[in-house]
Amino acid sequence: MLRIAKANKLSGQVKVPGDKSISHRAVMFGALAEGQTTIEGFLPGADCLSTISCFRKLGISITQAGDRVTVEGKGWFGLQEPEEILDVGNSGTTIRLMAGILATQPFHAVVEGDESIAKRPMRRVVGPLRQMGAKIDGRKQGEFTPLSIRGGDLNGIAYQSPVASAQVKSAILLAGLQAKGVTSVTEPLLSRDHTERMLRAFGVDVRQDGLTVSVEGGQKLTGRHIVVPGDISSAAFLIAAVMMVPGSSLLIENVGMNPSRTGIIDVVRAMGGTIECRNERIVNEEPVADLYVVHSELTATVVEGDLIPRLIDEIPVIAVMATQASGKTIIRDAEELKVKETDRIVTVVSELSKFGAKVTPTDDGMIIEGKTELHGAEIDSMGDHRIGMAMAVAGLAASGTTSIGNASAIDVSFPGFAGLLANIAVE
Ligand code: SPQ
Repeated sequence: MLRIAKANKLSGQVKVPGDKSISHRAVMFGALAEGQTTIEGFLPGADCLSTISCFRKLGISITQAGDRVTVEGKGWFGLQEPEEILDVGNSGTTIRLMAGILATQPFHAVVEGDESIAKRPMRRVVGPLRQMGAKIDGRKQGEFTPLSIRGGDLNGIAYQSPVASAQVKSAILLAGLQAKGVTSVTEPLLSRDHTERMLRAFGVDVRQDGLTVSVEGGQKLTGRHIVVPGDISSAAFLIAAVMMVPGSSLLIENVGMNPSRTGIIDVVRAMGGTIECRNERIVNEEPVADLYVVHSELTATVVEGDLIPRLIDEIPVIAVMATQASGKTIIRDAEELKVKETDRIVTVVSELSKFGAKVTPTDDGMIIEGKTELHGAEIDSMGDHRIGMAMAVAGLAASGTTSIGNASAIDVSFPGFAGLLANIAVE
């Protein structure tokens, strides 16, 4: 249980933990590479620890102390058949990317996760991996976990993805690295491109032509040093907190600014919020900056189209901010919210309404009417880290006290969240 009191003002200089998407990939690619990979700035959140535990069960030696990780890569075919079921916990990224990797391996593995993973769709990766030649089964014709995977002898495909999903794109490209010929994935809109960037850093030739990414089979990865920037999806909660609490300002250092992830900054600015990017630089292949955020009066906006994949995980906290923006904020084209850790259209509407917010669900998003005075509420994260944190941010602007049940889910992506909020609160 996390208790949040109405905040007077937020101020200070902070760092957010490492990027979750990049941390997962650094461990996975390090395990497949030849030689040692060292990682700095790793996110020691529950999801990325699940990735480490799965690759240990696949025979890879990995040491982890806080945000430092060393992976002793044994080359692509250095993985061993696991003696136990691979448990991905709550992590969709782990199971979907690992499905692509296991599809190339000449052994059998079973993968499962928690109750939330058991409800998330897997055929989006199972379908194309089967087309490449992998033998994969699961409940409901391979739609749901546990997945049983027996890989090897793949053929490249040209896959037209019906969804803009980095997990789908990455699973197919990873399988493609050990398939015959060329494998390509074309997306309807650009999803995050951390896989493409990091594969290049590990020495792989990845080609990009508009919305199509392709790789040739038979390529090797070489171990290296990876520096993981702070997670913009975690910084988003602090940006929103500053916008919710009058008089606040915050410097958030070392935030990943990959353009496929910065939709939150575009939206806050479109709403009239002040965010200054300072000290912009490139670390490894990823852009990074310090963000100086100042409380601003917000106006409503429309969030839609190709912006959606650039901020999909930030929509719960954008909905929270919209309660303090004058006018009607419309979020559309965001059906993908239904297949996240929870159905985030349903959970945002149910939990945000408890504060007295005016929020209406639609088929592909939601409509929020502001400005509304929020009152403290009893919230349930529903086991979804982003719902827990978004509602904690609402609590900072709500009268009285807010309690967040099942708050331990927050550790999935932002260990130390509650302590950081307490540190920036000014009495
Ligand atoms: O890993 P998981 O559980 O899928 O995590 C989420 C999140 O909110 O942290 C989604 F629920 O982020 C995904 C993101 O939505 C992480 C991700 C990645 O690292 O590749 C890509 C996005 O998902 P998708 O399905 O659009 O590829």
